[in-house]
Amino acid sequence: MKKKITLIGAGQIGGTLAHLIALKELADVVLFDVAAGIAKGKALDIAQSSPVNGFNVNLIGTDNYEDTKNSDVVIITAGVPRKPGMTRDDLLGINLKIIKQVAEGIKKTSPNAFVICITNPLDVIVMALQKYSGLPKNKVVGMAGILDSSRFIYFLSEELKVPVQKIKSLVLGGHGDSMVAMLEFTEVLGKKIKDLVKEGKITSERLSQIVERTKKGGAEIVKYLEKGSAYYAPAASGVEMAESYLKNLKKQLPCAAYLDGEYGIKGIYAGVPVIIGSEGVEKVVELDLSNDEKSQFENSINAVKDLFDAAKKIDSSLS
Ligand code: TXD
Repeated sequence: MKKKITLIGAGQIGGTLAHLIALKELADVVLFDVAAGIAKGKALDIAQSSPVNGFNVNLIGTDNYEDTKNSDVVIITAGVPRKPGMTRDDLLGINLKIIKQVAEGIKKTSPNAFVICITNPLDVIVMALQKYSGLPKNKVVGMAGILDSSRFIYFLSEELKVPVQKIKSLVLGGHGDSMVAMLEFTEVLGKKIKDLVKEGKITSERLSQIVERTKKGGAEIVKYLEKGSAYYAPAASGVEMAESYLKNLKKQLPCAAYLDGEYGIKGIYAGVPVIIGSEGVEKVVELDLSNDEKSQFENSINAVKDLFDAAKKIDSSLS
């Protein structure tokens, strides 16, 4: 039985998600957008490429939630992206309103779906989405850590001239300037990055610059694009999560997940390693963090908490 993925938001990321899902024949695709024409046009355009790439999936575009019902996966990019000079947090007000509308829509039509939220400011928006929708916490997750980790790995690969497949790392915490590149868990060709620093292969200053560039990875692209933000790498990251769920791959992936005591934190979403399988977020993996990583992680969590407090001031129903 072909699976069904609904993409709420058919913009830059939504359209790229649809194309990647079609090329991988992961599921039939419903592109949903309040701008129905964008959804319909992109669905038709991707469908017209199927003879070239030889994939068989159904694609439709719509602005009617009825067409999205009983989806296996819902990926949400509905919202506004940043403009140059804006922070991810600047999007809070408008995207909270949008996510409330989306939560209403999916609660009615796909209550059993695995819901992947991409809309920024990610950690707070995914938390609001879960509260507004009332869907199970293990079935509502945010995409950010895979993207941030991928940017960090790419920058290290460029610097050290090592293929990306030979580099392991992960970036945890909030999807903002306080995100934490876990250097104790960063390996290049099987060697810990701190040993490469000791061997002089990379200086600690250069490594810090690469960590900083990762934190600002989104803003760097926004500066180039001027209108809109990154979408190829975010879409690739979202598909990684959907695939692990639909194929029960039980991959360990850094995602914004609900913490219920793990890492000593309760009651908020933040970027942590999780196992994604057919039950959704099946486990939060608790890494043994160094003292430095612990304090950076706590600092990042506090930034998420502060922003969620701001969200509660905007909409007291989130309290
Ligand atoms: O790592 C991450 N999580 C981030 C997320 C990486 C990059 C971009 N990030 C955020 O994703 C970005 O800041 C935005 O909040 C979202 C979507 O970014 P995208 O670049 O795809 O934005 P677009 O191209 O503006 O597309 C958004 C679409 C657009 O077509 C609107 O018409 C639609 O969302 N939209 C809606 N769809 C459904 N329902 C409602 N209410 C709605 N409102 C707008």
